Amino acid sequence: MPTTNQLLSSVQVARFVAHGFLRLDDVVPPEMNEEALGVFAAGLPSVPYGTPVPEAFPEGSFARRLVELPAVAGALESLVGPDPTVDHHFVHTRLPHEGSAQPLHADALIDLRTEAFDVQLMYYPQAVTADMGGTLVVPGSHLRRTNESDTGRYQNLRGQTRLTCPAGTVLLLHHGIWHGGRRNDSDTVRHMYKIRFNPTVPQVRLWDTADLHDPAVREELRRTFPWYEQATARLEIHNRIGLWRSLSADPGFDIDHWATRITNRPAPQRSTA
Ligand SMILES: O=C(O)CCC(=O)C(=O)O
Repeated sequence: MPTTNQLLSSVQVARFVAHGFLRLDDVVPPEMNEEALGVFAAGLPSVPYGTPVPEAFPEGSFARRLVELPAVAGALESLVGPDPTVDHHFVHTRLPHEGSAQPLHADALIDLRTEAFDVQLMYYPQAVTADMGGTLVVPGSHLRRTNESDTGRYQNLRGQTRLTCPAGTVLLLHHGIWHGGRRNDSDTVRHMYKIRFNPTVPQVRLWDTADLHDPAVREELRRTFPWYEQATARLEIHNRIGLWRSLSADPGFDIDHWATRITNRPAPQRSTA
């Protein structure tokens, strides 16, 4: 994918590390949103796992134009790097008055990576209203390990967000985020096009790092969410410290010395006698 000058800032990437997603409202132009519905109705060609973007989405195709929109390309490059491969893509459709919601889940059965992550793009070509069953997302859930659909045991977490958005909105999500399509109680078919990207380079300082030492980075990383338990919330921040150390290539980064304390293992002193 081409290099773009719309890279994310450090504060935006820190917000992604804390929330597990980034929301880009209204970034796809109306003519593409209209075109999308026809493209989805015609069906998308299947893409084998691991296909480079230019092969998966030929020049001029709808998906290629979508991922090359400057705001989308810049955010993707900042999070997953240049030249990612496509894991899979799919149009998720929620029918009018369908009567049931999708249980909360993450899209990976189990994924033990701590330093690398896939990015899932969700694109909404229509305005999504409250009764259309917008995607439910649990902010700050992406580093909490449960296994895929077992997450469905949890219902109605405090602070969960049920997406309503203008047409042309794109979400970029960490692969571990807890999410689910809600029940569509409207008269309108609701579409969401998802593409999962795999990184092909180490995810280290891929964004515009000019503000790397801005105090707002730390403020983003120490944020808690209403559903967190009091003690386990600290573990979430601890997990983020680990991810930020790796993303920013700063092995000494810390918040309130939490990671420093638990890695302090002094070596035996050599005798000088
Ligand atoms: O329909 C939606 O909004 C979400 C669907 C989804 O992400 C999934 O099936 O994994």
